[in-house]
Amino acid sequence: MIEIAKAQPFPFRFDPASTALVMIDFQRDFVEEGGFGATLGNDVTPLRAILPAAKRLLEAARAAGMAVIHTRECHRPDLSDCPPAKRDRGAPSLRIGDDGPIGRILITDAPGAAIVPELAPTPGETVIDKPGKGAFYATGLGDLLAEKGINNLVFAGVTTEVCVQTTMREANDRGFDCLLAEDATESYFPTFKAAALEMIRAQGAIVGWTATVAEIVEALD
Ligand code: TIU
Repeated sequence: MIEIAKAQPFPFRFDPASTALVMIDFQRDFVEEGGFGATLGNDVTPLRAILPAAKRLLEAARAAGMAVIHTRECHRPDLSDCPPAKRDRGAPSLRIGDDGPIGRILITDAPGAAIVPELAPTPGETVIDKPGKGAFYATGLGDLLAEKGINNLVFAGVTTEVCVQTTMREANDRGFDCLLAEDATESYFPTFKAAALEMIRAQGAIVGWTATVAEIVEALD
């Protein structure tokens, strides 16, 4: 059992053997021009900036022998798993399934749905494709974690207040202790990120804990 003494709101204790690192949606569609995030009108630059910190965390988790799970938000080419309510909402420059500069927006086998090369999964690592914002909805993630005997989750990913927070809340309700790596997650909206970190750890870690990559890596060393 190891401890991250400086985790907020209080020390986070975990056994790397029963902890998984969950890398949420580090896809070209969210961090590159012409992808889903950009079609929604967002500046993707801040998301690219966290890739080195995310890589450091990923490498430390691998070195510690932790299970590593990657997720991707994407849909089948026929859009049968994309609710019209999701595709039709708002006024994006391109909708899910439309052809864009890095392929069809948010579609499983399109180049834009791929995880960025810096954080590419290794052959032993699981990739969960998910149609929703939360990684437990309509996926095998819950069963996979049960099979692996995982009871703690460390999270990194984009975006903080959308897919990361939704998944942390799903995990928290399923009984997992969850820690979010503060500088390996990012939002298109700085105030939303700050608020998400605060609301996660408020009220005695009502959703979970937060800590920096340096603090997590030091504990794993
Ligand atoms: N729009 C936005 O901030 N995020 C998403 O749509 N998906 C994820 O967070 N992955």
